[in-house]
Amino acid sequence: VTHDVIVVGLGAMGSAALYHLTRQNLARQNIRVLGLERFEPGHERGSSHGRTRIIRHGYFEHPSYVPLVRRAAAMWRELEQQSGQSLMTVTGIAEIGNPDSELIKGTLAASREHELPHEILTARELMKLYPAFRIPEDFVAVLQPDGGFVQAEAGIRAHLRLAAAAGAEIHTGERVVAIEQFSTNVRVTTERGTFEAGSVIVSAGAWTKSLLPGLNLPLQATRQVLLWVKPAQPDLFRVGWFPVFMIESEDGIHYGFPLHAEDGLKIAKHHHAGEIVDPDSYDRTVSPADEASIMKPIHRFLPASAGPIVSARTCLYTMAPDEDFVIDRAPGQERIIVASPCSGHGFKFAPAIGQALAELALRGKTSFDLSRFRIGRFT
Ligand code: PYC
Repeated sequence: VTHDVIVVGLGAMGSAALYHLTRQNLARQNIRVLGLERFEPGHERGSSHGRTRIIRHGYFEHPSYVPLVRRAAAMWRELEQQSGQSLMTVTGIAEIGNPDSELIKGTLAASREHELPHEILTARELMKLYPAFRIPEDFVAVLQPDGGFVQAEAGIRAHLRLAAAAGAEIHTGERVVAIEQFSTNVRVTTERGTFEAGSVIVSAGAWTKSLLPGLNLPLQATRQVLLWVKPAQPDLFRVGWFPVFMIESEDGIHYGFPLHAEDGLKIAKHHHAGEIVDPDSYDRTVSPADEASIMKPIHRFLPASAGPIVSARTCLYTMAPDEDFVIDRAPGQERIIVASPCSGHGFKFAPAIGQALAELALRGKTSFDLSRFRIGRFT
């Protein structure tokens, strides 16, 4: 055995897992950890690149995510302390839609069940508070003050830097070709060599399915598009004057961030039913039709954002059929831990999921409730 734990894929979840595995070394456990990344950390082919991701507590998808997001928010702050970097900005979040929409009903159910601070505003009240919005009379907004954004690539780099400083071995540009479990160890074969470990964490996002073909995971990679625009009235969109938002309309759920750093205004469509693609060969150019699917509703709800598109990119979601996460030990191959198919909403949880993965790998169990994310639910 060359290592105690190998982590395959160093995006959001893999980098966090590597970091938490090496925390044991501070207690002189001397855990030998190897992180393998096929490309470079922060590469643009997967799901973890870009500057920002939303963090929101009133989890419309299901109230059971709230304890995990609370823990993750505290852990982003701990990582800021450890790394000396700012990684989470609390701007408040406005979730906007018809009172009967999935977004509004879901965020209110989660906020009420977990007694989260929140306020319900009429469309008129929202537009008075944040003049950038133009919202139909029959829409409402749920304002949740703890929402905001986390720094995606900076968070990954912080986890990796601290993991390396605590003894993790990191190989980038090294593609894994096989993962095999034996009775006392797991063998990971790459294009460059063979490594053996007590357990392996597979946090390879859209590549999870092809790395573990025997599991028959019902996952699909979907292509998503993100735009950055230079708004006509930038002052209306600055942090402090504008929140992170999600808005559900007949065109689906769109979301965006306030202006910060030198980026334009980041806006996108949260379309779970995106175009199904092969992660090795999908089109990463952004077409006029892609742009229109985002800009049309954004111009309607945020007319002051009209302006040139300064950047356009694609990314991948790794979708499970029920749009939940998949985090579990592989049935019958318990040394293999599957993580990171996160159905397009995982990033914010990375520090908490990283800790849960490290606990699963080193102790075989975790204090986090991961019951919603079991592989067995697919059978
Ligand atoms: O989880 O908030 C989220 C999110 C927004 C867009 C993609 N994921």
